[in-house]
Amino acid sequence: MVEHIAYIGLGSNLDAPLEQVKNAFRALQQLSTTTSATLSPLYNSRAVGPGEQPDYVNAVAQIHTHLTATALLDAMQAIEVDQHRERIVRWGPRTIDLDLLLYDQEVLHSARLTVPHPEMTLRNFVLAPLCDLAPNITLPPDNRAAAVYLNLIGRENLQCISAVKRGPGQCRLKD
Ligand code: ROI
Repeated sequence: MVEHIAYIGLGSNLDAPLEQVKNAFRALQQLSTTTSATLSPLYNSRAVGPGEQPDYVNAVAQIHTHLTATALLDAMQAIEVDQHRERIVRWGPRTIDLDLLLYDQEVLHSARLTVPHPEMTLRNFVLAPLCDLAPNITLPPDNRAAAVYLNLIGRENLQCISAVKRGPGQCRLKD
């Protein structure tokens, strides 16, 4: 069976966000179609978007999967439903948000799915954990490195909260 590598953004700012992110990662890991799963370091990030809302916990998962992109999206949405994600307000607070960022090096456009995720190059809470997992990863269609986009936007309002200290340019904890 063909195996695909997918990167999934995880975010939560309601009902114990750290646990929400860890639970969603476990759910991705436990899919029978997942052959391996790795979670990036975890980050606290200031909410992006209109209005006041609590800070987020963000991370990125890399999974090896037998699912097609659309079937993976179905599985991700089932995990969101399981963790009581309610789509009430656009850009509002949420218990869990799972975004398909990358699927192999494919470019996909359908009514349900755009890959690479259209906003990922503008969001340091996506790019920083992605670069922790895959420092040399490039984004289709133009194959620019994710690290280049991260350097352009910087690490403002982003704080690594994982216990593991990484090398330079990766997840950094305050000393
Ligand atoms: N802001 C942050 N910091 N992290 C998110 O995951 C996140 N997700 C969203 C919006 C509301 C755009 N803002 C966010 O969907």
